[in-house]
Amino acid sequence: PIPKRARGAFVKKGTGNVKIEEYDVVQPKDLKPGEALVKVLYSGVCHTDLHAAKGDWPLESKDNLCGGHEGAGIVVAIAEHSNTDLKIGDNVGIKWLADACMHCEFCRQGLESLCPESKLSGFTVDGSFQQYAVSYVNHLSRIPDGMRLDDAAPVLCAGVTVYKALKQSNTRAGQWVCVPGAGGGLGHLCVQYANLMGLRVIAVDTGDAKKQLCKDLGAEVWIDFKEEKDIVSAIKNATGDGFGPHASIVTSASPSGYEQALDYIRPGGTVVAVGLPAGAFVKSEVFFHVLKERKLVGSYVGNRQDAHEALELANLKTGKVKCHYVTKPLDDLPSIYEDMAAGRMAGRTVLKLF
Ligand code: 8ID
Ligand code: ZN
Repeated sequence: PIPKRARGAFVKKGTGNVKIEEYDVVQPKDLKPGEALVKVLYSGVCHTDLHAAKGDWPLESKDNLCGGHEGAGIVVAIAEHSNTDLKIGDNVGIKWLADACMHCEFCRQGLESLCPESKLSGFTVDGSFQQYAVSYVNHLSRIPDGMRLDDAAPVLCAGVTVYKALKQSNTRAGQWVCVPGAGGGLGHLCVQYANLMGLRVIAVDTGDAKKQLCKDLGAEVWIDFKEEKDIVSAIKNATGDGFGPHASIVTSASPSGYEQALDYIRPGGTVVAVGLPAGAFVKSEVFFHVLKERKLVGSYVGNRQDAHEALELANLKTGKVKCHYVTKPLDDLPSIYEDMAAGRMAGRTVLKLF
């Protein structure tokens, strides 16, 4: 039975004020073709949700917004006339990319995140910080059999994003990758996917808890960005030959993580921009950008296949990729945002909605 009312977390535009409230659940008969109703059991909390709640970004969001885009749950209804192999009872994930048109050039090429008609969970449509969420059959991700839904939740944004970013980094096994923000939600998964790909990791973040987490996860080098006076030299020297890492996956949520990335990258290397601090810029002196053949690429979530692969790898029996999280009730969301803004969170927080 699907209830008429349920609980969710809502934010009035730009206020940054989260209120836990009851809302009317969309009933199965009211779903439009292509829509499904998902009973959300868990949702990861991404720093993007905090940016959205604060109204940080130069992008329009919906008002009275229910955030969340790392939702893991069960399909409880599918609209009639939907073209899908999903069935009621299937375990699925709700991702940032809620839906895309599926027929524009970008969608045809598997670059759905660039679709001009895309819908974004927890931004332009209500997301996974609610017990029953409307989502879209084309972009719900199937969660592998036997995978715990709370383990899967953070993979749906943090995991897929860093996995795809590593694919964009032009690296191969044996090379070095730097991860600014390595102790955060995206970063700590990046360290693990990188190791799985045979890369050697330089973790950059701050504080003992994040240091310990990064070391435990297999980072070879730790650099504390608050303690280290000369970040550029420290990162360059970390590779032993003084040339610096072949790539940097910048997952920092503040502009400072970007400032020197092009200065410490190895000649011919690639900086992958992932973190989305508002109003930040990356500068590179053209002369050295050319002579050192530096590359700077942006990487925005991933496509359906990236999500599938990221989930499969996070479900390996070897446990080489495993999200580290604490589980909290929906009512704790305001204090979770405070901890996140203050940088007090190592790994992820996952909300338990039931
Ligand atoms: O598709 C995308 N590109 C995408 C997907 C998902 C999230 C982008 N993001 C963006 C978010 O919007 C956010 O801006 O990635 C950023 C990181 O998200 P997160 O991992 O969810 O945030 P977090 O858990 O708060 O981790 C951020 C870490 O960065 C560190 C912090 O200490 C924290 O551990 N950090 C900061 I702030 N400044 C740093 C610096 N100068 C830094 N680490 C190294 N150097
Ligand atoms: Zn996210």
